[in-house]
Order: sequence, then structure tokens, then C-alpha cells
Amino acid sequence: KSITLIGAPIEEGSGRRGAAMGPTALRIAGIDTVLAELGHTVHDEGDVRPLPARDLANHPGANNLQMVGAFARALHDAVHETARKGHFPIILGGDHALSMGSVSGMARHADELGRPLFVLWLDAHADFNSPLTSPSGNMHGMPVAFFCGEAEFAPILAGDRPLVDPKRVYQVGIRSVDAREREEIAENGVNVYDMRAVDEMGMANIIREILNDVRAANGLLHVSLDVDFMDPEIAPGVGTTVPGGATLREAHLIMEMLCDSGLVSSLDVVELNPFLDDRGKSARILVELTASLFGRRIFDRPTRSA
Ligand code: DIR
Ligand code: MN
Ligand code: MN
Ligand code: MN
Repeated sequence: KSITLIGAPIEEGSGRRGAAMGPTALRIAGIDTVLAELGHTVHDEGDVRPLPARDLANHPGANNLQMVGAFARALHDAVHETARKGHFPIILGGDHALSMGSVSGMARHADELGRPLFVLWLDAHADFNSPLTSPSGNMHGMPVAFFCGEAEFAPILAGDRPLVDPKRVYQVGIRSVDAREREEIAENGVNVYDMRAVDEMGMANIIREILNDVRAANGLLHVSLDVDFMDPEIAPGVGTTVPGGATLREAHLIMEMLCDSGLVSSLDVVELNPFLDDRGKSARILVELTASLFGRRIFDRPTRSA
């Protein structure tokens, strides 16, 4: 594969500093060399430069809206252009607000191909708040509502921004949901596999179900991996840890099954906060998981289908 790394040093969507160092930490952990060793062609574009978004009015329910909007616009263009040229974009975060740009950029690409975009959201959180419902005002808790078309976000990208059908969004690992998010997720028909579902069904069955839906619709699959998807015992380098998360093997199994499926079009690696990490541990795990998505395996399996 031809892979393009796009750094997105945004931290203004989260409630604290540090995630802006995420792209650097992922590079230091060797994300480029690991992928190259697997036989891929890797091009590192460096970090996106946010386009000024002074046309955006401040919103009392959305902290740092101008900066978040600036990153969203820059990433929308960079990710769309990368995918259009036939390269696989990996977005190195940066907080999760960046997915407003990466997912909408991929949605535009999918529109141009005439194929539906599916989103696999690996996170402790649903990230389905809006400026009207968010208890914190932090925009990293809002990207899914944004790309599913919540009206309150309309001015952030141009009016014709492409949306994702919430019925094509699959959230796995969820265990911290705000009251209004709960209602919105149900109303919008988002597919939720919370941690209890992971416990009851097993991760393999969940991923198989999701991949069957994507395959049946000839869709593209964007994967958005939040560090807090994993249990804080294995990945402490994130501002919003929630106990009871995915294990290391569950996370690798997802990536291995996704790799075998051949359906993944694009990846966000988000919310890494190196300032909170334990000697690079979380950064290294993210690099290892990315390697599993791109073909590293313990042994080959008899069939390549999930
Ligand atoms: C909480 C925390 N639901 C909020 N969200 C996130 O502020 O909206 N933490 N995404 O990572
Ligand atoms: Mn998140
Ligand atoms: Mn989260
Ligand atoms: Mn709504």
C-alpha cells in the first residue's frame, strides 16, 4: 500500500494541553519505519497547517471553535486529496475533534466514488455531543454528531459538507456516555457495541458483524482509534481515561481482522497525550496496533476473509 501520514497537532478540542505533542510521539515511536518494514510505501506529509477560521463566530457551548474549525477544514482538504490520489491516509492526532475534518474528507471521497462511507469508532466515549448538549464544551466530545449532520455545526465547513449516515457509524468499546448523548445516539440509529456487548459477544463476533455490513454495501471503512478505547492499565497516555476498557489482545484482534478484510480506507490515531504517558508506552502500543492493521501477524490464517 501507499500510505500518507498526516500530522494534526490539535489539542484545543480537549480540556487540557499535551495532545498537540501526539504526532511527534507517534513519529518517535517509529510509525513510519514499522509500516515501511511491512513493505508499504510511506510518505510523511508533516503536520497540517490550520487555515484561519476567523469567519466562525464564537459559540458559548463550543470551546476554541475557531481553532477546531481551522483544523477541520485543513484536514478535510488534506485527507480528501490524499485519498483521491489513491493513497491511504493515516491521521496522527491530536485530539478527537480532528475527526470532524478527516471523516468529512473521506465522506467527500466516498461520494465521488459513489460508495457509502462507514465509520468504526473505537472509543470509551460516544463523542456525540453538540454545542447545545455538551456538559464540558470540549469539541473532542462532538465529532460524531458533527459528521452525522447535527445542525448546530453547519458553519464549520462549507454548507455542502458531506455527511455520514449515522446508521453506518459503529461504536465499539463505549463506556462513558452523557445523558443527552444517550438520547441522540438512539434517535439517530448509531450502532453501539458498548463494553458489555464486548464482554457478552466477544470482539471477534462484533467485528465480523460490522465487516459484513460494510462488505454487503461495497463501502469504504474509516477507522477512528481513540487511545482511551483501551484500558488505562495498558494505555495511560490520554486525558480522559475510563477504567474497564479493551485489552491489548482485543485491540490487536480488531486490527488483524480489519487487515484481513481489505475494507479499511483510512485511519485516525487520536488523543495520545505524551505528557501523561508512561515512558512512551501508549505511543508504542498505537504503533504496534497500526502495524497489525497493515499486515503484521503472528501466523497467517488459512483464509484471508474475516
Ligand atoms: C465528555 C468526554 N463526553 C465530553 N468526552 C470525551 O466532554 O463531551 N473524552 N470525548 O475523551
Ligand atoms: Mn474520542
Ligand atoms: Mn474517548
Ligand atoms: Mn439531534
